[in-house]
Amino acid sequence: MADDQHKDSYNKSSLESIVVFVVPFPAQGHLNQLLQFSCLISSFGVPVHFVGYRTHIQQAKSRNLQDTQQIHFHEFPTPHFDSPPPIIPNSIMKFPTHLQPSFEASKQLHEPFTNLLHEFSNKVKRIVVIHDPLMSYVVQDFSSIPNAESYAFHCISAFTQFFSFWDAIGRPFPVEGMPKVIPSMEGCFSFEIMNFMAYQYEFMHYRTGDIFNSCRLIEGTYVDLLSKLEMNANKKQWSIGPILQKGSSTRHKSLEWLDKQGPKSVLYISFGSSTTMTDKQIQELAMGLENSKQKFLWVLRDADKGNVFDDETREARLPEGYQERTEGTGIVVTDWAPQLEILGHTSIGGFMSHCGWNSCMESMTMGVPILAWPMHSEQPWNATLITEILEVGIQVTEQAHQMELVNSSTIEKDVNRLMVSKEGEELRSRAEKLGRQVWQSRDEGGVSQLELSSFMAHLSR
Ligand SMILES: *[C@@H]1O[C@H](CO)[C@@H](O)[C@H](O)[C@H]1NC(C)=O
Ligand SMILES: CC(=O)N[C@H]1CO[C@H](CO)[C@@H](O)[C@@H]1O
Repeated sequence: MADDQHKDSYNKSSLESIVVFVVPFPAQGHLNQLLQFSCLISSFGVPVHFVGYRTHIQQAKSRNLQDTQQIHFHEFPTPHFDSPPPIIPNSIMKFPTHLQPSFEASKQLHEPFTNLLHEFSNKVKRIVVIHDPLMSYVVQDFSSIPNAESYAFHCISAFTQFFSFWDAIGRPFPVEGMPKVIPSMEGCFSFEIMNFMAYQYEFMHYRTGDIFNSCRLIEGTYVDLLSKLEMNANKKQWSIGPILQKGSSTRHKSLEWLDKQGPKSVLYISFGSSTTMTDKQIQELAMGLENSKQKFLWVLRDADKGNVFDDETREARLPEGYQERTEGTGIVVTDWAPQLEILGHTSIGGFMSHCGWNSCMESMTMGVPILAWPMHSEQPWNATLITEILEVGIQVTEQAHQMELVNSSTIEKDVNRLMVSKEGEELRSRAEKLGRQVWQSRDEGGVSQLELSSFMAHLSR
């Protein structure tokens, strides 16, 4: 993407005279998106400084496949915070509450970050702060620096943002194309994270604009609707996604296994970095997969801890003899797997996913239909967008049942529905078509390329 042709349309020396600080929220789905974004914009020649605690920067780097040499990393010493193992979810709460201490600790970046801003303010023409909305408190002091400005980088879908705010403020105007059911948020957020978010949003007023990791082909309607909300009045917007970049140096063993499978024959299963399943649910899922007789690649991990470098992770308990029985049909991976490469592999025909926004964007861009199994946060919204609005996926289980155990027969049925039914075929061809369009949106003249150009031109003004 970002080829030299369109880089030329910016004032390169003007980009070199500014500095961009990228401030991610310390959870994998967010770290990852902001690091990819950093790589993308630094390819235009703008100096990018990625800011965080050492442990979180190391986490982001260790799980990233791209070349990050051109990024300046500001690794602040990690303060002490509790990093307990994930809490095994119960029937009412699936949110990863064990991460709250690391979220709270992120607020302490406020002072060192302010110092960093002051260090640079006299040296450069302009300071540009691009931050996760959940780091608004940390970056707040940019507003007292005359040559600084900020932009929020949204790691969540515009669809979710729009409907959740619009609903929360009493549905101020009518909207066409509403989802049939507004997803229930019950159990999706803890009380502490709700407070944390509300607190951060108080510091959002001074921003100049918003950047969405989304493509107008997917979410143009909702990006436009967001601009109608009063809180976004006069804020600039750019939808520059997908920000993904393919290509990696080392090949994970799972890719070699995929090489040996037939085209579109394998179901990929992963619930991201913030979901922990009960042993009982793991058993049901294992049996459902086995009974479906479909090929599968299952990444089975607990949620990250606040500090991912603390070892002692729980051993996932598969049924007796499972790996032997499913040999040749499926593999279970317990280390970190290169999801984008997996989704881009020709053998993959479907993705069973918790519908984190990162996973949704990756799957849509790679043209893989989703078997949606939302767990917490705004994932139910993502799932609604995927299944109901874009029709590139189906739900494992109806929203109303999201807190209940999903039994193996339901899983077996849904896996077959996605992998080997007429409906599944149609989903796959719609997903492939969308994937091609989204990927092409980054080509010269494509809708996302134009948005990115517009953003870069704005920075180089
Ligand atoms: C599995 O769950 C479905 C949906 O809740 C239910 O209809 C079905 O009876 C259950 N099957 C078994 C074997 O428990
Ligand atoms: C809101 C949204 O569209 N995306 C959510 C999807 O799920 C991830 C969890 O991985 C959330 O972080 C996003 O907020």
